[in-house]
Amino acid sequence: MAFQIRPASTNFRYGFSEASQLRDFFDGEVNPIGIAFTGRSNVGKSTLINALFGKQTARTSKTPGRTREVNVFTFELFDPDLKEVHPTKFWLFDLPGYGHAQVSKEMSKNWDELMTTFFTSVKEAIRIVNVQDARHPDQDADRQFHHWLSRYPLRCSLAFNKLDKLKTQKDRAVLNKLKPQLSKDYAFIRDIHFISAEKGQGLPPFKSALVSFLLEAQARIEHK
Ligand SMILES: Nc1nc2c(ncn2[C@@H]2O[C@H](COP(=O)(O)OP(=O)(O)OP(=O)(O)O)[C@@H](O)[C@H]2O)c(=O)[nH]1
Ligand SMILES: [Mg+2]
Repeated sequence: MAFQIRPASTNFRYGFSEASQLRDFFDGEVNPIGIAFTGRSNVGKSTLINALFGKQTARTSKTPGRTREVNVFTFELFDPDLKEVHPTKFWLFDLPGYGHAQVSKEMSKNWDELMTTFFTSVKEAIRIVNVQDARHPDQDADRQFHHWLSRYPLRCSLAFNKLDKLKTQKDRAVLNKLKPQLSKDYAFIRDIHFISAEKGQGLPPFKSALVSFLLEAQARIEHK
């Protein structure tokens, strides 16, 4: 066995609604290592976080735009065979969703400030996971977001969620066809996963990829 995400080890640490709070956080934390989830509202970011880290971590909802703050958690890795907890404190970020119609000017300005601060501050030891809806991949809002993200020297993983809603082989083929195109369009995409946060499809390999990333980032920082 090897290290894995320690179930229910998440601790809610901060809910940031102001860019200045985020700035202070990144000023105070040297080289935070972790994962940040981003995506259109309602694609299932919070549900996915709960599936990966333990049921009670993030708040989910039927109303799009529920997560308006940057919610920050810590979590642990552990090795079940050696019964060993990894000494590093890892960080988890649940970012507010983008691209839903009913937000006020004020709210979208706040989103812009928050996210600009976030993506300016994070370093390569934070893996960005862009969650998309497998039924409606690569929407305008997703494209805009990736265009916006390309300004920053970051790498990101793509997770197509709600795979359980793709009933037919034909539905799935549409998504598979998109894969090479997306990798070409977005050079900064590291890996693509097809998952269902609710039914658990595709989660084990996705989890392993995330853990590998964390351990590699940690080793790089330690050897600097
Ligand atoms: N069928 C299905 N439904 C899902 C899945 N993941 C999430 N959902 C549902 O999608 C809705 C939105 O989920 P959330 O996790 O709150 O979405 P979010 O991306 O965090 O939304 P915001 O916080 O508004 O940005 C909820 O009703 C979930 O139950 C999935 O894999 N399959
Ligand atoms: Mg959410």
